[in-house]
Amino acid sequence: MSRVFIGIGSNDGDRLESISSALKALGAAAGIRVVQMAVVSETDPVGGPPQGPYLNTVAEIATSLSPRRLLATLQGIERQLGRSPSSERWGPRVIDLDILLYDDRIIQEPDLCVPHPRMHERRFVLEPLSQLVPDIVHPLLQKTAAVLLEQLIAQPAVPTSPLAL
Ligand code: A4P
Ligand code: MG
Repeated sequence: MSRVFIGIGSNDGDRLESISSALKALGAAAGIRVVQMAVVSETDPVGGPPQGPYLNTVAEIATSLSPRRLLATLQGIERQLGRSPSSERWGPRVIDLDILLYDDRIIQEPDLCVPHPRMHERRFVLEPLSQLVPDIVHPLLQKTAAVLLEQLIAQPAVPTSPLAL
């Protein structure tokens, strides 16, 4: 069994209902057991076109599926919940299921990157992840989720102008 963390986001339709349905579908999928999930929080959209706020959380699963089979299963659940395959990148979505961490595997293929390449820059990922497993180590950056979150919070969102000092 592999230990995997899934980033879950929704900012279109009934967001809580979609997250709840995605968790049910994950739990019902062959080869997946949902272990725990973080609190669901409302977050400002990052990147993409102007769009409404997200609900985000992270779930820990135990799985016997390979990374690629797991990705296919997640994409199947996204479709089942009504996400159209042509949705705009970073645009509004009924549900987004991303593989954040898969054991301590490093995968760099065109359609599958693990750890998720932007997870360490995103508070909406690091906050719920640190809530579940503050000591988990990012296998590429070799830092814990709690340290990555601290570093992100310490970083000024807007660079300070030297004139303002
Ligand atoms: N892909 C590669 N690696 C992975 C992985 N580890 N997990 C590929 C899942 N998918 C992975 O994904 C595009 C392609 O990424 C897939 O075909 C898969 O082969 P997608 O879900 O179809 O499209 P996307 O979600 O628009 O792109 P992406 O790159 O996953 O976007 P992000 O980086 O997830 O950003 N703001 C807030 N507050 N909360 C959010 O949840 N999410 C996004 C999406 C932007 N802003 C947000 C949020
Ligand atoms: Mg995605």
